[in-house]
Amino acid sequence: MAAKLSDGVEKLSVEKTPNGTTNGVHKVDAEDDHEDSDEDEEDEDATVKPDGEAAKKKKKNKKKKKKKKSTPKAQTSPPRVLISNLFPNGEYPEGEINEYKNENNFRTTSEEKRHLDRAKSDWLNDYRKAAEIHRQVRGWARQNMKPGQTLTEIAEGIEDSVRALSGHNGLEEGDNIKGGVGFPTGLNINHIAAHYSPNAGNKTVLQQEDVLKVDFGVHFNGWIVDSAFTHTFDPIYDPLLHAVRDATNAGVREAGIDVRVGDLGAVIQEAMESYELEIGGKTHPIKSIRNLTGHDIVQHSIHGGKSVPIVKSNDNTKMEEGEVFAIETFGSSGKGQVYDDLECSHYALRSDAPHKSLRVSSANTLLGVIKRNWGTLPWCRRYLDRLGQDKYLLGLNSLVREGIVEAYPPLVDQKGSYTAQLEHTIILRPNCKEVVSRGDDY
Ligand code: HZT
Ligand code: MN
Ligand code: MN
Repeated sequence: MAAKLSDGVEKLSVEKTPNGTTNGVHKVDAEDDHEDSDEDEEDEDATVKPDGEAAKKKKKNKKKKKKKKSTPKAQTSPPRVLISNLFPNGEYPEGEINEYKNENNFRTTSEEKRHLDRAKSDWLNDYRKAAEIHRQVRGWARQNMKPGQTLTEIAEGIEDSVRALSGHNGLEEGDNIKGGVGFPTGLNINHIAAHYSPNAGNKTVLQQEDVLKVDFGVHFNGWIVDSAFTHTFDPIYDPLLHAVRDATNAGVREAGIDVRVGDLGAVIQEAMESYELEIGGKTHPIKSIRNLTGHDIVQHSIHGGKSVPIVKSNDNTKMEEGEVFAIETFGSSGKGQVYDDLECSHYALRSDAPHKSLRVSSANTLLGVIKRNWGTLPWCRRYLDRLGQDKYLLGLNSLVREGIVEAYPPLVDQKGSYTAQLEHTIILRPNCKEVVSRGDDY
């Protein structure tokens, strides 16, 4: 990427790839002061402007730069720069745009559908903003997660980054509902497929041999981007990672308006189960986990009521115009079936919660805290802790028993098995399908 002399470093920092993802984001240490870090600028200039002209122009540039206290134009490491400072015009890059296929190809050029689509809605921009934060935060996480770190460190590193970039620290009442963390960070190791996040005091340390699924969410105004990837340090697991990448991309490709979700399941399973994993001289077929699914997403709710199976199914439910889906696939070297196990961390207020009088007084107090901070967005025990809540377990358990709060315990396959996941959020716009969470990584 050869920038012109006049382009300078600022433009380089927000250069976009054809599908709208930022890459080549100029990384600055979060601790550094952007205004007067001369050394950083020297380094940057040396890589961007290798020719002799550069040296002469540099002084002039530098003086200008020092005078105005401009807002930073590059993301830091760890990510701490507000996303709105990186996109001053307030428009965020679109995701990967896919044309509809077959009977729906007319939508691509339909004047009516294009008109509908041009009524550019704030929610689409909210979605793209959340997705851009997801890409920047996961890019940092993938570069910095290392064996020896605790799951708590990793989860907090991701969540603190999402909070900083969104400008919502979630500490004032109501702030979480406006934007920021969309749901608890899932850090699922090996046979754990989903919904594991450390609770207070968890000492789990990431190991070199682990297969880690990182599943986190970002939202603005309740429009949640739900996206996940699998991270490993040992290439022996590569076929498992390839299986879920292939399966999810097949699902994304086949998804569309009027498509039956059961048909998607068959396509996903076909792709997934063409792989096998060899470990210690033994070959394991990779199976689609049959009781895990993708799902639709509606405003303020991670599950709108539709499911997207990842095995062949006769579910004739159709996808519809305007809907948002999390296309997620899970592969396993084990049974290909999960069950509830381990301590629960993930919870959400049910949107259909019954109105009951609660006899446990701490349940009443807690319910108020939940409603005011998250509404129906999912949260975890650590988020209650950081708001200063304590001794809430009795109240929490009674809210779950009364059917007011839904508990999402960790979902695990057989002990000793390995599971992988890849997940994207897609939007079924009237005249195209937007893979809003797509990046140059996945
Ligand atoms: C529940 C709680 C959360 C949704 C899928 C999922 C992570 O398994 C219908 C189909 C976050 C998400 C969810 F805190 N679940 N995606 N990413 N987990 S689900 C589900 O409960 S409901 C699948
Ligand atoms: Mn997810
Ligand atoms: Mn999901």
